[in-house]
Amino acid sequence: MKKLFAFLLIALLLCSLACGTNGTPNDAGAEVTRTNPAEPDAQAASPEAQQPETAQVSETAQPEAQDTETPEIPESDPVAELRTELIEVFDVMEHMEVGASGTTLCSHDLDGDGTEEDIGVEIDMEEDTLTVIDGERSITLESSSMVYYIYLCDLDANSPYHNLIVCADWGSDSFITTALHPEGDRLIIDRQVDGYVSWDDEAFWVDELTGIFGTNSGVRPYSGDAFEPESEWLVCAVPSAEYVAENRQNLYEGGVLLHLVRDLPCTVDGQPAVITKGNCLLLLRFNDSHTQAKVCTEDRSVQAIVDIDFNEEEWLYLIDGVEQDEYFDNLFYAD
Ligand SMILES: [Ca+2]
Repeated sequence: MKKLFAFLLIALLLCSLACGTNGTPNDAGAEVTRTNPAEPDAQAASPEAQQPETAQVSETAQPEAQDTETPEIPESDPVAELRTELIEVFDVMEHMEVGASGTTLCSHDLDGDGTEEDIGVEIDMEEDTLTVIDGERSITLESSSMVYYIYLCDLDANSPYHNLIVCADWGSDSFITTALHPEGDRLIIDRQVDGYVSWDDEAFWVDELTGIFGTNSGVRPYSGDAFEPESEWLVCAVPSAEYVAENRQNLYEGGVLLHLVRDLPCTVDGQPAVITKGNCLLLLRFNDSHTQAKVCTEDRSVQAIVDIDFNEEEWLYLIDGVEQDEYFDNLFYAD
């Protein structure tokens, strides 16, 4: 009996010791998640958690995640109620006779006074100008090419007049879009945007230039009486995950799938983070001041915002004081 009691006592002691040694580290096991700033409890549990302000994004992409669909845009942009009506589109050069310097495109009551006036253009190749004419009104726009599309439209049903939107190539695919409306004896410029305009889904979409991460452009809708942008964010052409998987090498060459060769400081879920070198990124959006870019990792598992210091005079994009082309080894349009 004594032997049995002694055995039970020893067993009880061993059990107690075992539980004790296992229990303490388990309490401190929160260290594993200390680098995740989204878990404040983990930060409080570990002294080391106080110094890392950054979340490390794994270098290893998850291959099985590649069959997910096109990345979800981080947040939807509210597109205002679309009021724009497209009346007609003119390919100016198709309307011109060979050798002519001008032409009448149509007769239309642009100013809304109840009487139609002739709308046309004159082109001066020597002066590199395009003159838009609306009856007795005209305005001369500087230009240097011969590609002109003119959209006759009603940007706002509540305004008494209709509008002209002129898309011209200033040379080497440097398009500029000019929105005009009649006022008194003049044609007034509402807005000029560096980019190519097109019409889709009851709105004008302007493909505007950027140099962020070597990307050429992004697109956003414009509408309203003064041809106003409907969003601060411009959407980039993002290939589907399936396309990326099938055309990975070509995407590298085209500069679409960006290969990080330097740790990239960014914000993930509102918290400072770093996407480590070795990851590949897709540019989803950028803002119109060129100061922020939204990106996602190739496997779509992480979406982040990158703050950019844009030097417009020198057309430089700096991230944390370092030029963007030092972060990637395959920018299509490097600084
Ligand atoms: Ca009229």
